Amino acid sequence: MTTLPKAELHVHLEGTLEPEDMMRFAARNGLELPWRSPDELRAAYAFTGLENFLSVYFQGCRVLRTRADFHDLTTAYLHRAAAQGVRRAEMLFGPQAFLDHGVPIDDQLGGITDAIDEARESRDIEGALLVSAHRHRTEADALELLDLVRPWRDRILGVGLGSAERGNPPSKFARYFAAARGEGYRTTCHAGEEGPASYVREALDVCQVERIDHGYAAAEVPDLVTRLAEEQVTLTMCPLSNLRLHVTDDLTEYPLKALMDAGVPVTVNSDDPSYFGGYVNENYAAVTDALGLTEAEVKTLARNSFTGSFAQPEELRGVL
Ligand code: ES4
Ligand code: ZN
Repeated sequence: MTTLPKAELHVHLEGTLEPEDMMRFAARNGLELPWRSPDELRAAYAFTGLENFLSVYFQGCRVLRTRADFHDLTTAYLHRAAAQGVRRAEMLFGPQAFLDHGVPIDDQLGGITDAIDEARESRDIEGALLVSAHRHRTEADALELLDLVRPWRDRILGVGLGSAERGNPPSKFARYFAAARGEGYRTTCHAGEEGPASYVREALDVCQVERIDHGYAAAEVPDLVTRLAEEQVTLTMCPLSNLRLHVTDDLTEYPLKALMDAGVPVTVNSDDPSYFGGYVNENYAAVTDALGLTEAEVKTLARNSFTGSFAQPEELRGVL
């Protein structure tokens, strides 16, 4: 598992911020945090659900201020991922929180893309950037974000949509996804994490996204499962995240294997590894254990991660 080549398709860069680094960045930027030690911070990681998690996560985002912070965050993740056999990482990143704190977009994306370029050389890992809008904000904000990142168009592979799901259906962002598609971005949308299966349908029908982040709720709806299989829509599932946010309370009943058996291209990912107690391999291990996956099934998951990625076919030569 450790060295099995794989892609990670659903990881939020901000969610890779380890407690020690959060403390270090706060100190070097002269910022106060509500927690005085990494252990005190870890104690705050007993989440009741997505919104409760997001409030801690957005507090953590406050410490990231300089180009060096974004660079160091990205480097730390890419090095860890490479050590776990990740050859390609499609990383979600939400600039809006940092724009609120006055961090220029060029410092954010400059730090991240420098780290991507360095890790390609030093660790043989391909990092790709997916800019993610916050669904608790307005669609006008999301469209403004597209305008703001346009100078970085050639360094951004795609766009996504995250943050508080309930009450913020994908259809609220129909024009955002249409505009993104018009600019040639690849598209993915969080749906069916805490929200209902109908949000998965909306993401596909109204927003026409290519991939679904989570998609957990779809598993309960047989005709939707059939459709995901027929249309080969990749789901980027995140078992430890779903456990820690009480989307599921028992991984032995996690629908990953049932979806795989039904022909849906499912993948295993970490979401916010520093907050949810594991990087990608810990997520593979958790489902392998809980669901008794065979070696062949684990290999299928790894293969799905490449075929479900937004890589060009020629980029996958040598890994598939
Ligand atoms: C999320 Cl915006 C965002 N960041 C990290 N994890 C998430 N889960 C849902 N939305
Ligand atoms: Zn996510």
